Amino acid sequence: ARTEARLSVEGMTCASCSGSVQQALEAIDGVLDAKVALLSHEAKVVFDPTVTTAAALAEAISDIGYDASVKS
Ligand code: 9UX
Repeated sequence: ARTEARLSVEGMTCASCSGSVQQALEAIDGVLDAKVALLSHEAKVVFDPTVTTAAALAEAISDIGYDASVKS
């Protein structure tokens, strides 16, 4: 199964920040694709909902120091 989540990510101020967020997302089991947009403070993540959840994605971003919430 696959679904997509859009997350708001606050606190990214340079391209290394968005790179770190992208890497953290891609390291999560069940994540199939992650795109992180620095300027729009947003992450689009395609994931398998039988393996992980949108809330867990936001949690993983918070764990590395950025403020994340699920938009949809
Ligand atoms: Mo860039 Mo982000 O120098 O925490 S890596 S601001």
